[in-house]
Amino acid sequence: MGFLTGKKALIVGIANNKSIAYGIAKQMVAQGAELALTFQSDKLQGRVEKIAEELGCKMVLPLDVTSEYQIQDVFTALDSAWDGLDILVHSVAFAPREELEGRMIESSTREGFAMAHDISAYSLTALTKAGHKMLAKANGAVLTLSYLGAERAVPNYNVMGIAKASLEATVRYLAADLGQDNIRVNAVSAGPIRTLAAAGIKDFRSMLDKAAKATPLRRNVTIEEVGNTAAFLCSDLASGITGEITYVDGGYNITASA
Ligand code: NAD
Ligand code: 0WE
Repeated sequence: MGFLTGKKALIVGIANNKSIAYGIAKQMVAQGAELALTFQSDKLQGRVEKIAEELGCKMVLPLDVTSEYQIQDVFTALDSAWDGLDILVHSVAFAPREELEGRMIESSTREGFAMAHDISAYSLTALTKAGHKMLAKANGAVLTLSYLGAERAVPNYNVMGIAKASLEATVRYLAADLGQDNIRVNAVSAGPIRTLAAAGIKDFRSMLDKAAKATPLRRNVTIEEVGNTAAFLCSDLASGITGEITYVDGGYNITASA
């Protein structure tokens, strides 16, 4: 029997079968979880529905995290189907593409900052707030995805790094607040992975190769590896862990050479 048997999980952030959220969904199902998935836009609906079918998931809901209405509708639907929510996975980030290259001082805008923080950081609070009752009922676990750029000035990551710093602080503040409800809140800080979000980034391939060489394990990590750690952190095996940022990066973050 898997360590997530009987657990109900909402997974936000699948775009396709390269998505980190897909890796998480797959490993959670492998451990016995039942899923609900969301899609950001009509463009992604078909692909997410196909993945839902593959994973034996019957609930597929529209969700753009900038819409309070859609957030409400998702939890209204979940509440009528499930008794509580054991797991909430947040795997969403966005900044205007032009702001993810070149000098900060040139590419930063007030609008880009606001958008990056709204979609990539505030949305974790928004979802956790809307799901609070259902999460409390189940002694739930919340998990988000971060990146080393939250703590180090990574070239070109720019405003996303600032938004990830806010996201990681959000994890700590939510964990401190929700501990009294027996809800845990954690993040996985993943190494670079070739996903749709990464496909939009200039020279990502050479970044991956450089990172692999500087990584203790001498390779990049996979969405399955991130998925396994995510599944662990959202399970009862991690009942003593909250407010933590766990690296799944092959050890890259500990090195001085990187
Ligand atoms: P991805 O493109 O597969 O996933 C990003 C998801 O965000 C997509 O499903 C997209 O639909 C969703 N999204 C964007 N704006 C949204 C909105 N307004 N409402 C709802 N959904 C929205 O890419 P990914 O690499 O799997 O990214 C998932 C998470 O992992 C992100 O938080 C990213 O920052 C983080 N991360 C990625 C890497 C990497 O190298 N790929 C490394 C560390 C952390
Ligand atoms: O969080 C991310 C990327 C998130 C992302 C990606 C895009 C591309 C398309 C956010 N917004 C957008 N907007 C778009 O229009 N990562 C951790 C992957 C990533 O992105 C980088 C990286 C790494 C690693 C950008 C520059 C440098 C390194």
